[in-house]
Amino acid sequence: QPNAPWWTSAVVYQVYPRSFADSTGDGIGDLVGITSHLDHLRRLGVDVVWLSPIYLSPQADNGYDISDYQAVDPVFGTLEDFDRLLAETHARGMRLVMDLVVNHSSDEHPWFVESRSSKDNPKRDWYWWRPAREPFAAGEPGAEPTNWESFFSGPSWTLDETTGEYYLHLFDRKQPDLNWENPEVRAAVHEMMRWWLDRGVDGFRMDVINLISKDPALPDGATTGAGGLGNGFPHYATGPRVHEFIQEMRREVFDGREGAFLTVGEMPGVTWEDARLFTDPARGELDMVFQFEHVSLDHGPGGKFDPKPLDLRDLKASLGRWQTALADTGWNSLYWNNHDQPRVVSRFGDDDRWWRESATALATVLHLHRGTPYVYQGEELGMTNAPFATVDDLRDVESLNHYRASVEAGQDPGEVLKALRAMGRDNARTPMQWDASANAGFGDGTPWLAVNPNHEWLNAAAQYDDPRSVFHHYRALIELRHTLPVVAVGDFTMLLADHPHVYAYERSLDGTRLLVVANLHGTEQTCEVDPVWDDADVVLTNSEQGRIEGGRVALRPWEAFVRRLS
Ligand code: ISL
Repeated sequence: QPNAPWWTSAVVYQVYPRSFADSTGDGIGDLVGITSHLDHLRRLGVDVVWLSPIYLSPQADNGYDISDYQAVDPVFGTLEDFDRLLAETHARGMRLVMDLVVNHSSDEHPWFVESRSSKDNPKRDWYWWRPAREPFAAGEPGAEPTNWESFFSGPSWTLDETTGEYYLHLFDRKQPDLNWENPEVRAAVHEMMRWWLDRGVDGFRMDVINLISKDPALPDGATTGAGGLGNGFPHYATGPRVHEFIQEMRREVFDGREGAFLTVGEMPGVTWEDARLFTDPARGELDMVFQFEHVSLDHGPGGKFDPKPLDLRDLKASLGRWQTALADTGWNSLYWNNHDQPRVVSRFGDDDRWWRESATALATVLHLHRGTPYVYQGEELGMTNAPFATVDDLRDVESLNHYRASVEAGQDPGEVLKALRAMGRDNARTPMQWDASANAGFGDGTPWLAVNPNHEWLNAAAQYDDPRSVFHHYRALIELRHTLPVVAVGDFTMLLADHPHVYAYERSLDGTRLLVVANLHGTEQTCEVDPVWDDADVVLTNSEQGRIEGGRVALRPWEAFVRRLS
């Protein structure tokens, strides 16, 4: 497809710097550590590296709370280390995308320090300040300006004693929301983005960017949460001015600039209708968005920490809907994992008996959809959830707040821990497993979050020379996207939508057809496809079997294959 943008055939790799590689022995990953492992990414074949935040930060939410957008946190290194990482990434033919966290800053950002200092400070209006709700006095229970529950438990307003008013924080109290209604805020963000692009970065992954426009009337939400808290989501997600703000950003930051950039908006709760608007090239907004539908299918009525088993038919219906919705206009991103999600081989696969088979089957299913795939560090090795024994093993603010709030509300601590073990974000954040040595090759110091004991057999070094490894399966999938235009831009057709355990689809482009079939279950399965596939070339498989006779497919547990006709 001569006119397809470069990122349609690209694969992005997410690095979570804190957990990738520690060069200094302080137990925390850093930029020099990342630079020293770039050849791993090169070997895997990815095109883009997305770095989770490395900016100056009190680290209340591991860097998603930024106190200086134009400085590197000393825990990660220096600006010189960053420049070197960027140059070395470019030297290997890869691009580097930064995390952009501008729905909120840290409460220690000088902007907020000024803003909170007095009601008439020039930066007062850079954040959302409101007095106590009538008829309450500030500090009384129920005096919060709205009933919105924070993403990280408790109210999303905190009283600031200095002026006796409340500030809004959709996340932790150390993450006050910036007021995008104020044009000075927007101009400051644009200037900062241009500064990074001038330094040579190739784009941005935009944190919760669908939350930047709030309904200025700040209405209460329907009460759902603990302690009478309400769901403010309808009043701050995809708000009235969000498209205007993103179009303005595109104009002010990217228009007229030479280069090949990538913009991806992280958007909890985004609908496919809105995603089509955000990614319609004619509207000048974003290249693609991260949607959350498919990673919410195993949430029970109580949300993510009330998990239920996935019904594969729901997954097919969901991902299929997004394929259809963005077939002609817009573009999908494809992901199982990131630093906020449990490991996919533990979540939707079987990290015990069918570890290799399920990791490779899930990878096959995801990567051959139409869209840009994202690989989260360690996913290419089949890294698993961690065996957290007690709450003391956890570090994540979301998990710790949830534990405290739930136990205070009378829930059984053992049950709460069980849910955190399945769904908690620390599962994704255990150190990268480079080799079988004591700290998994992550570094010499005691890691900030314990390494998974399974690194003794599950590690990069053990997989490089094994052609059947999860690593080589990911490498092969990435190569398919690079070499077969049908993978990058072909049409998508879901097959066998009602089969409870088999995920199957077809891609086609200019007479080339690709069939993807995967058994996502630990028992043998059968299904029917068009007999035309009987003798088609096998392009990739994770198994020895892979036979089709008269259109009848017999699949081993977690078997996946790709066939091609042209
Ligand atoms: O994982 C979640 C909690 O249930 C999500 O709601 C997550 O908080 C949401 O996807 C937003 O994530 C992003 O912004 C957060 C940060 O904590 C996450 O790490 C980041 O990916 C606030 O900046």
